[in-house]
Amino acid sequence: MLRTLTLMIAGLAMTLLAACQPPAQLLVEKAYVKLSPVEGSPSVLYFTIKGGPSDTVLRSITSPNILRLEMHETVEENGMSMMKPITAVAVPTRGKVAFEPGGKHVMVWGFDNASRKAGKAEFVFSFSNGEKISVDAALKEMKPEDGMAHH
Ligand SMILES: [Cu+2]
Repeated sequence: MLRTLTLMIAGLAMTLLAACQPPAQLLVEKAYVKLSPVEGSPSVLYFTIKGGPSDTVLRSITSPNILRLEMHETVEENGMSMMKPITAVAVPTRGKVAFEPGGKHVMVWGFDNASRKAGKAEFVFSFSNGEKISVDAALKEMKPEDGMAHH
């Protein structure tokens, strides 16, 4: 009788634990592009990566809608803010990696007419575990007061 009760409690505890911690899934969220107001100068892609059930590394980003892109990180050096190219970004288990103004970001050149018309572009994120995640990023006009906010 006592043993049955103990098992029931153990079962309940496991159910509650499972409810609190859903299985982690590698995700790319909140992707958007700040379009440059100046023809020929780069736009900027921002997004957030949510870590999956195991550590992985973001290896590359590609897009059928653009000419080229570069992953950058804004760093302070001798009181100066400057950008450095980055090629790989670690995504820890259940972690969160934000590409956001003032930090990591992706410079993007040359959106095609189709994406400009649609107001969104497709980006494919490739990870070291073999996963590829495709997301649509909304193209947002940059307001003049935003300036080069990512620097
Ligand atoms: Cu940059």
